[in-house]
Amino acid sequence: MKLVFVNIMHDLHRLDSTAIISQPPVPLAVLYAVTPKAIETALVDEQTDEVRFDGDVFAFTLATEYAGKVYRYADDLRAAGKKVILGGIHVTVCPEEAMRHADAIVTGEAETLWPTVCADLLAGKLKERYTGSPTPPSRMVPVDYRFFADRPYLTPASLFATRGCNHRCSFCVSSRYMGPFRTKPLDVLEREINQLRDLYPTAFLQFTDDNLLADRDYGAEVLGLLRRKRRRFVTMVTLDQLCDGALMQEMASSGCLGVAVGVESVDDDNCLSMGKHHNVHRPFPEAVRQANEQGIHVCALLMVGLPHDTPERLARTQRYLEQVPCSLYDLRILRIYPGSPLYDQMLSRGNVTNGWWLGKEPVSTNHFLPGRLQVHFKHSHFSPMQLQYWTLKLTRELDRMNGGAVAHALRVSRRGDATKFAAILLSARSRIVKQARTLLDRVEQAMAADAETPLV
Ligand code: B12
Ligand code: SF4
Repeated sequence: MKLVFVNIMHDLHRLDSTAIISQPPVPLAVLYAVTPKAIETALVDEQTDEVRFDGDVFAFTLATEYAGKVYRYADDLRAAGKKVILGGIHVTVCPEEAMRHADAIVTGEAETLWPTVCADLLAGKLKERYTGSPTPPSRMVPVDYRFFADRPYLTPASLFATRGCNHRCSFCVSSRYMGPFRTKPLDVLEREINQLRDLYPTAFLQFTDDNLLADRDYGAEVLGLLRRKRRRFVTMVTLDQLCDGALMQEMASSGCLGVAVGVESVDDDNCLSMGKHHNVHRPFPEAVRQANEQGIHVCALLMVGLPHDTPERLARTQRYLEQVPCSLYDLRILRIYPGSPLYDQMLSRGNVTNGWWLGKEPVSTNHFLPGRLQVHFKHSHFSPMQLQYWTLKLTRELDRMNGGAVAHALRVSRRGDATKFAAILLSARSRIVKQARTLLDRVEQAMAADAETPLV
């Protein structure tokens, strides 16, 4: 029996920080590590492979954004007599929907349950639904990165040390559905780091944790391990962590090259309305400067279309951020994912349509834009086109390439002795801004043709 793990991409455009990251689908490798040897396995990853279905059973991982695309593949495969198993965050949140497109679904974290699913599969007794549970640290096994062979990911050395998050932002699904905050045993993490060093000796480590440093004691142990291993790394941090000078110093001395920080909005009322209390009253510009002093680049993650956003506010945001020395700005239109409190709120007000991810969009948008710029909700101060316009405009202005941006990147990296990383960042920034400029021209033309939608 041949089981194929499949990672489908929502959209292959690289308009944000994905211009510097393309990483292996590690969650599927977690399952591969506990798949019985009696089953032959393979991987199809749309990021690197042509999507061809050669096998008997297909196990797809699913996020909301591309659920419709996966369901179409699943329906075709089942019509051709193949078996389909679906799992991942979207299946966990919308199990009834997923069951209509699968022979079996698995909700929640799956590695403790996966051997049972495989045994049922081999015995021809697959059940319709399996309910996973948060994996306890004692059952966490090292990811085997040989699963990805020599696929050319931009950031192949992707790993995670923790699961879950101690915050509860209202737009976030994973922190609510995927169990409490847990930490991977350090010896398991060390084995992964060793394997990654052997497979990709020159690659920096990319931590994909929701909140790697949520537990300071564990965080200190991880940083100590990275220092001992002399591994360079990047990770996400929360804004309060970025503002903790001592923590950032510790990170720098442990080999941190850069952090992505969930700023979301520079306006406190927006952060409060999203339950992002840890972002309120934070000296963001000063924290970025201090991180830069330590040799750490900062990528700011921002959302466009938060409740208090208005055109005036976004113009002010642009002026404010132009004074903050971030190496990259990653702007995304707000997404309203099922399972989040925000989704329930918007649904009850009629501002989002149940099932938007299946193409039932409540609003008309510029369909020539890549999927990640589509708009799925109604905003009180913006039309969808205006949200797209502002996202592209802010990207174009904030990620603008000029002598100052180059000098800044090189200066930060000189302190961290990592000019190669600066070059990666700059080339990503240049690609992002070029795409934003081209798409913005098209949006402006479309808006000019639509007299009812003024630009601002
Ligand atoms: C790393 C990461 C990425 C990486 C890599 C993703 C990957 N394929 O590995 C990158 C940057 C590429 C990425 C991209 C995107 N991501 Co992302 N990502 C994450 C993140 C931070 C960690 C994922 C992870 O490794 N978790 C650890 C593993 C062990 O847990 P897990 O993924 O839940 O997997 C377990 C179970 O879900 C289950 N499982 C998972 N898949 C399958 C499949 C089968 C067959 C079975 C049986 C079980 C199963 O078993 C696993 C082991 O226990 C999560 C947040 C999170 N904590 O989950 C967001 C998250 C999954 N991403 C999210 C989003 C929105 C995206 C994008 C759509 C963003 C965008 N607009 O482009 C893209 C889509 C990518 C695509 N395929 O098109 C959202 C999804 C929300 C939703 N409701 O759908 C999340 C939850 C973040 C959030 N808080 O909102 N992402
Ligand atoms: S800090 Fe990040 S991972 Fe944690 S709840 Fe908020 S958005 Fe989700």
